[in-house]
Amino acid sequence: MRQKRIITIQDLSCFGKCSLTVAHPIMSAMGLEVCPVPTAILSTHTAGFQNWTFRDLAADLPAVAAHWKSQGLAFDGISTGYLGTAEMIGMVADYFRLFPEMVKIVDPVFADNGKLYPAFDMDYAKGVAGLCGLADVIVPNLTEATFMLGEEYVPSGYDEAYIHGLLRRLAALGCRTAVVTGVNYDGAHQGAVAYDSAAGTYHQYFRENIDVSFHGTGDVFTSALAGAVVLGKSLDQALKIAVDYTVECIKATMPDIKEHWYGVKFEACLPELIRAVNE
Ligand code: PXL
Repeated sequence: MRQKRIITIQDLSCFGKCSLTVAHPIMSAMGLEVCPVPTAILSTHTAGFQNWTFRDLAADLPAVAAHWKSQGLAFDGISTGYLGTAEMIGMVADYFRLFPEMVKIVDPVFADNGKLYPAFDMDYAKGVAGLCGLADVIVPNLTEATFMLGEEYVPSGYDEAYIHGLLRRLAALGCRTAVVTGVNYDGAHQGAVAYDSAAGTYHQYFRENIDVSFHGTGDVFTSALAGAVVLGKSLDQALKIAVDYTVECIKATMPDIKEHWYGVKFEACLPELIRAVNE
């Protein structure tokens, strides 16, 4: 049987443990054949560093897809993350059209904690909302979810009815399944909540809340979730695998938080992820 094959399309931040430098190793460890498409090369990520380099690789995106198509290659999934420019959103949509058999997982990656990342504006947010409409599974945090819907960001004090409503409005963008990350109802637990609009079912998985914030945890979460979904795990299993792995990565990094603020030590926890996937 052919190994499950997934495209991961996002930037390559050479330092900082996010996007491709976490997605590729995580999904390889899960047993997938990973085909990375870098949208841009940056010296570091843009959250906490200054004066990073940025080389736009947009021109390569259509050429890579066209070559793959000409070679008769097929893919089981695609996972998208930080792209870099609005122009790339349409190019990623073309990948979806060229390889319609793929499971399409879109992480919007343009904002967090109520704020846009430095490179983006609300037009970009609207463009990504359109891409979410073409996806099977979308994985926004609460900031991205509300910004894409043109709603006010609610940092805390919301309840389950609010999150379920938000998920239904996200699914109405056009995707089958919406997952919202960073949900914390009671101050003591944090997790992810999902809505499968075709089945009409809600799914959730929570762990203890750890009151720290590391960069790149969203990318770690989405990589594990996308890998699990493409491997054929149920939504409940995929949520558990991704939340547990993210929590373990945070815990492994906590003792070193001052030195290691820029990302999590995901490598140390790969053996646990491999066990969870093969259980
Ligand atoms: O982790 C998301 C991410 C990915 N890539 C780059 C980023 C960010 C978040 O700031 O700057 C370049």
